[in-house]
Amino acid sequence: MNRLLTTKQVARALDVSESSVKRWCDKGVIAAQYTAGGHRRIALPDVLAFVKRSKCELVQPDALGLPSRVGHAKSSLHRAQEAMVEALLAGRLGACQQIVIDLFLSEHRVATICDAVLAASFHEIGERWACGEAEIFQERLACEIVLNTLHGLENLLPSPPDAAPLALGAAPEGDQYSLGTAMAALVLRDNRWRATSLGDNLPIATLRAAILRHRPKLFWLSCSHLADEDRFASEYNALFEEFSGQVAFVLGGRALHPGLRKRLHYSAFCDSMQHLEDFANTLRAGDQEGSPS
Ligand code: B12
Repeated sequence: MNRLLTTKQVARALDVSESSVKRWCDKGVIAAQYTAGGHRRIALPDVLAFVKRSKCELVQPDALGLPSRVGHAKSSLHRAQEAMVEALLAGRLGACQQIVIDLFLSEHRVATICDAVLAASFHEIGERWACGEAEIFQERLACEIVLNTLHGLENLLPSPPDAAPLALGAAPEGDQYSLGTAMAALVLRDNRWRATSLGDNLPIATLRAAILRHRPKLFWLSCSHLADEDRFASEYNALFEEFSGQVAFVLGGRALHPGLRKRLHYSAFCDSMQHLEDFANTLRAGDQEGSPS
């Protein structure tokens, strides 16, 4: 459920008069809800959508509960990625949140932010760790900071409609990587899916139970580490077999090298979150085409 703001808060954040905000609500320029008492309330994602659309400036982002320096820096993806690595290694959550929200407000897709800034920063952190320039604690803290930042970004996305298609996903048993699956959920949310990550290190048997219970339209697996490829291949292929035709299976992750992929059944293999966004939109376009206009 998105956080609701008053017209006073929005006016302060945009440095405009409250009567202007009220007028924009009543004219439908900003999506607003009305309380039983007739008071206007505005969801945070709708304020940000208005800021993006109107080019209004976010003068006081902290009035919306956002980091105070958000919206003041228009940075390129490359510069944002460089700043992200330094902020992550320094353990600075606020700076990481600000970089991500600024990119989001400058119209970068969530998939692009995940691929070009967050994953790229972890590749660099991994290299620095490998040559002794970064400590394990810095890598782990960076993971916690990015998980926190992804959850924060989730609050900036409009809630998907109840009728939106459902997607579920996770990282399999023995795989302790949580970022890939968390990113997949957010990218699908950004594309108006109801999407939930079940987390990391889940046995295929319980993933089967989740599919049986929730009947998702799309199921993803993020595989970064597989201790026993043969066991994974046989258990996973059995899962695909049981639900193929009902569920679209999307795979991703460094552990799925070409040799292993050849042994697996799936609807799509993705090297990036951009691929997931493209596949998910194709799947939905297929729906819309199929459904009576
Ligand atoms: C953080 C990290 C960890 C953390 C993860 C913590 C957490 N909460 O997630 C922990 C501590 C668990 C960890 C453990 C290990 N790690 Co580690 N780890 C990393 C690190 C630094 C970042 C990985 C990461 O999460 N990146 C962010 C994700 C999102 O990016 P990504 O994996 O590239 O994914 C992108 C695409 O593949 C794709 N994608 C991925 N998944 C999915 C899923 C879907 C559905 C889709 C559509 C797309 C998609 O989109 C993503 C975004 O672009 C990497 C360094 C690096 N170069 O990446 C080392 C690294 C992967 N680790 C490594 C190793 C060896 C290990 C261990 C085996 C060490 C050990 N001996 O114990 C263990 C294995 C633990 C286990 N059983 O899982 C090596 C792997 C070497 C190799 N050849 O594969 C690396 C490269 C470090 C190094 N430089 O050597 N690690």
